[in-house]
Amino acid sequence: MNALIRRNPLTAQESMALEDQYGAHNYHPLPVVLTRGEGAWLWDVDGKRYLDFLAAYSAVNQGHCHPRLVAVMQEQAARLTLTSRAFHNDLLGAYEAFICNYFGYDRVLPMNTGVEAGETAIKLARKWAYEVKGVAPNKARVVFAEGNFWGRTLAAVSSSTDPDSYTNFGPYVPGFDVVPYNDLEMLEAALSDGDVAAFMVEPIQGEAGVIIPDEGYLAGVRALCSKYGALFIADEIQTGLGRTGTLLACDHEGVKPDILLLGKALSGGMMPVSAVLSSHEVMNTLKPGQHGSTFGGNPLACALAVEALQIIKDEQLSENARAMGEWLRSGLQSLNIPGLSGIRGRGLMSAVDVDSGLLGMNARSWCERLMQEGLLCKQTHEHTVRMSPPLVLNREQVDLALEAIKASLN
Ligand code: IF1
Repeated sequence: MNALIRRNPLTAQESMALEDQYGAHNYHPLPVVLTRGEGAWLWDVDGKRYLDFLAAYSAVNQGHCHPRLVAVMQEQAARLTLTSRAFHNDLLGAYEAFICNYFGYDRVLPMNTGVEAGETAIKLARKWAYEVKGVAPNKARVVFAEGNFWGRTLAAVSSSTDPDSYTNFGPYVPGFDVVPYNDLEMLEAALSDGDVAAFMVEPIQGEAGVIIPDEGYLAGVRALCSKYGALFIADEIQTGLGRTGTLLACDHEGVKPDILLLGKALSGGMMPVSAVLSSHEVMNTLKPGQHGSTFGGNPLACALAVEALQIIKDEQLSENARAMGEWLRSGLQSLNIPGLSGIRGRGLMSAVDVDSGLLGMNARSWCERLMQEGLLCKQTHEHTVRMSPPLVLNREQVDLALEAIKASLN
């Protein structure tokens, strides 16, 4: 079947028509059918080249098909991919040591998707609350921030304040509270309840529209969690691994969360690989049989994650993200486009707000125009367009993107 598809490739129209007929309609993609990627570049089935300004929602920070990741993928895929955790494999221990030392944590729990890392963190926090903090049975609460996004499971949508995410998926998981983002007073009020196990938060909110909290917010969160004996869970699944110009977005304020969540770029886009990092105190509450996953910690994932993390250091991707992010945003500012405002970001996690009246098109139709000019961006909500290219982007490519943006308005 695969060989048949390769030898008789479908046209873009045919591919889109089949998705439309046979796939669930839970996405509304831009009308482009991609077939190849390299670094910050993507090609569609007609051979047209695009700059990727989404990077698979920050999963390909290292760039598409990074040669070092492709090599590891090929070598390890031919050697051993999956044993389950019923047995040891010869890469898991070395990977665990590597990632714990890399981020300065005692222990790691390997999972696959980002949302599984979030679920794992909440389970850990609840268990820790009962067995270490001493919360009465079934009373533990977990606090989230308004506008949070951490995936699509029932727990994730139970904490969501976005009607698209939660409507008609109830009944919801109980024991969750929501406080406004970037509001330490309201957080303190929530945490002063003695039954709170944890506060789970994105250091910069992604899906909410690249919302950057005030300077001092993360340090305040750290201090309040310590004061009230609640765990600080940082969801760095999108913000981590160089994206915001530092290895972690929490590094911007020099704070260390009690539980760190990583995913997406942990495999450089090769496959779902996520991780939950924490202390002995938290992690030791889990005993054999109490949590797990068929694929978590598989040797292919371990090999890829080590290489993906090593690439971030070797290629100084955090530093490049910082420099290119500044170049991009100052370029956007100097274009001085009336319909674009709120140009913001940190590193290569950027966004602009669209005034459709002034721009003459809404965020979605602007993304379609940008696509015609060879730049792939995705709107979030109605008025925001995110720009988060692979971190291997260079100055020349930023300039090309700015040219495409200019051209999109003609
Ligand atoms: C979709 C956005 C990005 C995340 C954070 C956990 C997860 C995500 C901070 C879960 C996932 C995704 C998933 C994708 C769209 C997307 C997204 F547009 F919603 F906001 F990245 F920007 N924490 N983000 O951003 O990770 O289980 O998906 O591996 O669901 O459509 P996952």
